[in-house]
Amino acid sequence: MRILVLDGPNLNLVGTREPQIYGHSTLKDVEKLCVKTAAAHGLGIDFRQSNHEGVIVDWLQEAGANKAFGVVLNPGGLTHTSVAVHDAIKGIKVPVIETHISNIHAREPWRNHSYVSFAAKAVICGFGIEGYALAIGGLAATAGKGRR
Ligand code: CA2
Repeated sequence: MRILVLDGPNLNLVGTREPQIYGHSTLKDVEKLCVKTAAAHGLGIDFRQSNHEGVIVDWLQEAGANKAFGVVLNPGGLTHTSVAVHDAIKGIKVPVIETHISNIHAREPWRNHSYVSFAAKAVICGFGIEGYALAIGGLAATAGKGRR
């Protein structure tokens, strides 16, 4: 059983700039953490990043079609803009955990709003990259229990 970990625009840059916000870990480090965490739960990981909104939508639809175990989604800046990502999550019967490295509620006011949260099963933010591990643990702990 596989979890899709999807990262949106600019997340390929984490660890290279703005370390005071995103820390020093790179996306490769995030991938390693996800693989290790999922393995501890007997799960596999498919880890992807795209700077393109339509690609994220395609991958969410793919997760739905393939009946993925769950999706850990850091939509990056699309969080605050994308009705299309919101609709894609609504269109699949797979639990999606919205995950952010930073605490989006403690930043600029326009980052406080998320189109994704309305559709996600749960939201994790502010734990740095550990949030990805928490999201995977949350999916494993709540599998088959109620609301997608
Ligand atoms: O905190 C998060 O994980 C975010 O999803 C990261 C996004 C941001 O737009 C969201 O509001 C919160 C940004 C992705 C990383 O962008 C960088 C840009 C320059 C240097 C390093 C990272």
